[in-house]
Amino acid sequence: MFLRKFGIGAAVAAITAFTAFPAAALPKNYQLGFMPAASPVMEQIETFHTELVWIIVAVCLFVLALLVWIVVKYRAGANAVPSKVHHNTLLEVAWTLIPVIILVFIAVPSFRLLYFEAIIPTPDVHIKAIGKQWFWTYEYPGANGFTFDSLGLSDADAKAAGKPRLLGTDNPIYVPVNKVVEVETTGADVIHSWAMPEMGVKMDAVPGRLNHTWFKAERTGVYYGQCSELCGARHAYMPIELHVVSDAEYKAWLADSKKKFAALENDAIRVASK
Ligand SMILES: [Cu+2]
Repeated sequence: MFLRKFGIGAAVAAITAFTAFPAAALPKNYQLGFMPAASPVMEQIETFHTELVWIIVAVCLFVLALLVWIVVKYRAGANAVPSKVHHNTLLEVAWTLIPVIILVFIAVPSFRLLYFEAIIPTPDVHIKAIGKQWFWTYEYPGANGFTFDSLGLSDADAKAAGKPRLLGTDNPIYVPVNKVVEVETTGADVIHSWAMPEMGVKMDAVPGRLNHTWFKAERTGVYYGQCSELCGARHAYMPIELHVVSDAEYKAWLADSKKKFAALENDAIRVASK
């Protein structure tokens, strides 16, 4: 944003292009940068992060240059009699004001991003994610709503299903592409966190509270996330598998799931009542 005005836009674009990789790809070993953004929030997080990196690089180089200059120019060998100069009003005002100005430059886009994340646009789809030790239960509310559990797969099951280890689930969640999805999170036992890197979402799931967040997936594909709040022994085994599909595929999945999960519920009721 503001850095582009100073002509660093091209460099930012080059770095972003360098660190980008194909849609819905999994992270690679030794890879730098974020997962490729698939939602407007994540795009803005990436932009802001890149701006911060450049500010950090500029400050570090400036301080390093000052240190090198002082070490070389004011070394004992070249200054047998040390200077006794102290106090410089202009310098002292400068080293107070410049950091303040840098912080204001950081604060403005930071608050803009915070509000963009926090204010949920009118949602098209609601999902409730309930964190449990150690899996996620999802509710698709409404008259035709249903609920189901989404468990991480064992290594053998993941391999058989062609899903990545510790990321694939038995029942993935589906959302339509280019629609605002509101995610409500809560915890059934301890604090969990529903996190989906490509969507720029990480929301705590706290027992007794209902947190809200949102994303709008801009590309179809399969995305993986994980519980991101240390929640106990099997914290690492409660992944999130999200399928972003077309409207028609989403409607078909809704119809199927309604039958599938309602049948499961009826089975459970039958078993329980025996
Ligand atoms: Cu958890």
